Amino acid sequence: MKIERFVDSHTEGEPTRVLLAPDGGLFQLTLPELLVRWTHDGVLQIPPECLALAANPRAADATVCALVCRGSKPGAMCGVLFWNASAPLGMCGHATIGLARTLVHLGFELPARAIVETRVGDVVVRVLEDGRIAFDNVVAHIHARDVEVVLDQGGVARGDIAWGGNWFFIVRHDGAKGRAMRTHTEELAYAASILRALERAGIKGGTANGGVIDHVELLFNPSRPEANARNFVLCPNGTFDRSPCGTGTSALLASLAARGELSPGAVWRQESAISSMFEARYAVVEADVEAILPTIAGRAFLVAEGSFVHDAADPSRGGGWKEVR
Ligand code: PYC
Repeated sequence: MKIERFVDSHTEGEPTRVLLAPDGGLFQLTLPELLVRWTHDGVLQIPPECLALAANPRAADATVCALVCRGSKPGAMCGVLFWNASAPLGMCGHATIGLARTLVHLGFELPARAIVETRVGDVVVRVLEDGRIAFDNVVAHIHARDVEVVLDQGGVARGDIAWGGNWFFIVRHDGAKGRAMRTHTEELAYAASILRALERAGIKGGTANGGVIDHVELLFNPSRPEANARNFVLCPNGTFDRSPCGTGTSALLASLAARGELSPGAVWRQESAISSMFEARYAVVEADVEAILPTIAGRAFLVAEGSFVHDAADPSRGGGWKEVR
């Protein structure tokens, strides 16, 4: 499959690269067709040359690619598959907002409630009057509370396991006995040690997306007066989310809801590691007391558009180079 055209944007500081068909529009296969094509032995595998489009030296290392294709169901605007430099993502909130901003830029008429198919369920996107983009995410839920893991540097981390379109381990350092976020380097090392501890202990989420907990969300007291909390989210490729993480904020809402700390409809302002902001709220899902329907709103800005150059002599073209960390 030839990927030639792209549009780059950032959502509250986190980069998205929308991948387009050679004619600059949607790929004409559907998401289910793409998933069949890229699934081998039951495992979805993004081809290395496509992973390379989200990695150095072609992209900032936090980039999430969003390959946009034809909707498979009547009424769906499009389908999208997300991945970062290391692996496919389930959903991606910041990239959903970036995708909507990109489609508007490309001249697509977004319906008032645009249905976007992702591999973990449909989301509904709206352009708000103030220019922000909001999406109703897939249903989020808490899977386990107060799970303890032993860290390799000593001590334990206690967290909730929650689904927000990806699996998160949420460790809270907010509240009266909480603290502010330290440097990005310190929090990255701390979050990575929690992820190693989860892997060592074999701790998993529920059935969705194989149960692999590949994101760690640390929660701190905010630095912005209007924010409820600040997060630092470790992503599966070892980078941290510059945006407040749409799926991470959704998972957090599920945890807050289960703990009776946030009411349905109440606004939650989530500050990111770089102090950008999402506004979030949830509605209850009648059939399931632990499940909620999150809505997240934020801003995206275009930064570049163009075509890839595939130089057969370039050894980085197919990915596979080890990044130095
Ligand atoms: O916004 O959901 C999100 C996200 C996941 C990974 C990076 N951003």
